[in-house]
Amino acid sequence: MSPKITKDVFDEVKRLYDLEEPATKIKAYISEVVNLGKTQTAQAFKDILAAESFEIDTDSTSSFDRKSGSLLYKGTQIKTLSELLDACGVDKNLWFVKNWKANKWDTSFKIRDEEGNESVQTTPNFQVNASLELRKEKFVLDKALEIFRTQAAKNAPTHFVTAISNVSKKENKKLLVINLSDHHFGKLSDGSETGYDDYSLSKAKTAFIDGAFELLKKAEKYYIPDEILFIIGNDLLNVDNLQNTTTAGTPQSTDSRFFKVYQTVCETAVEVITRLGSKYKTDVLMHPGNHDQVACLTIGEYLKAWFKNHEQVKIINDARPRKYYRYGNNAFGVTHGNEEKHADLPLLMATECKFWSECKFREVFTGHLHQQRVSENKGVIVRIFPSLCATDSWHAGKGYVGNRRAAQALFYDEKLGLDSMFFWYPN
Ligand SMILES: [Mn+2]
Repeated sequence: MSPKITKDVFDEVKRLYDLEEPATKIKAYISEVVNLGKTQTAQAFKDILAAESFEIDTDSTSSFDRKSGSLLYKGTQIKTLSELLDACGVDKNLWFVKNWKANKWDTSFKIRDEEGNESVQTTPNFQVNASLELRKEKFVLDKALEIFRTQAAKNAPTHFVTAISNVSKKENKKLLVINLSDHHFGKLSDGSETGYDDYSLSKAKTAFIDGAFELLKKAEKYYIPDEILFIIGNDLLNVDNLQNTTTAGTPQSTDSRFFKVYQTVCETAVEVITRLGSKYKTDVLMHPGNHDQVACLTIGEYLKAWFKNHEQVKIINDARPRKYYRYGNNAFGVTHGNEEKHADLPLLMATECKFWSECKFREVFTGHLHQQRVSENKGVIVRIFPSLCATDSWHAGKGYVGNRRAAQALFYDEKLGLDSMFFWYPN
């Protein structure tokens, strides 16, 4: 179809043709209205008769150059930037618009009806241009995650040694929750500066392993757990990037380098989860804190891939700010607790937790404050978990000191709720 044919011209030609007007008259109309030569007019006439309906306006041109990020459109259809982005299939997550411009102008034609009356027909034309820039960081992270997931899934171990106790028990089933909150792998605490305990990457590793297994040892004296919920994250790493800052960019006293910290967390988590999973059905719930939002998420993906073929281990890892977990009559919420008002947590849980009404006992687990505290309101418990890490020089300077370094595990009866709790303290 000739690029100058608009829908109005198309419709008029069809109408004249249906009225059995002579071809010469219709061609004269086309020639006059759209200002075409003889051959082009003949072609346009032929094209219009052959076409079922008026399709696209071929006068328009659009292009997207990924190299320069330049996006151009000229024609009569697209009027806004958003339409242009959609038309060119631009992924708005990956590209952001640096600047853009849109303009409109009208073209007018004189048309004459059968009785020889002249009128003016106006067609609006649009031009939209934009300059885009690739969000390189997101692009690289997405690609890296995709490659990692594929590779890791291929290489996931397929054999794990497991042994489940088949001893039949009289009492109700019990879940052991082990929550190593705010572990801050990579944090540097120097006792000579702070007056309190030293903390380093290697001390963090030892405390993490000892915390998990000393708590399990204590708990096993009371009951053999039917299942374990192992909660990690909540500032599992002290820093989130190569600049040794938190996710938001606050500089931290850091022992070692980011890569080594990251690798140590991966190794340590695999070691602890493998050991827990060798004896018990273990759900691992990863929940990031304000220090490690990206690293915690990617380590969660690493663990998910590592334990993909493990019959007793499940890794729960996603980006939701609050996660919910059910064990029989118990509903648990997990959040780092630095964003929401703690007084809002029960109502947030009531709104978001799908099994809220089916459970009799409701608790929200938080961290962030490196202290233990329990508050209960209308039967909903908000439980702040303590931390095993030591204070660093900034916190010591501010006077945020003295809370006892501790790790906590709790038994929940599937029918009767909280049964017992255990503490472990590093030397
Ligand atoms: Mn925190």
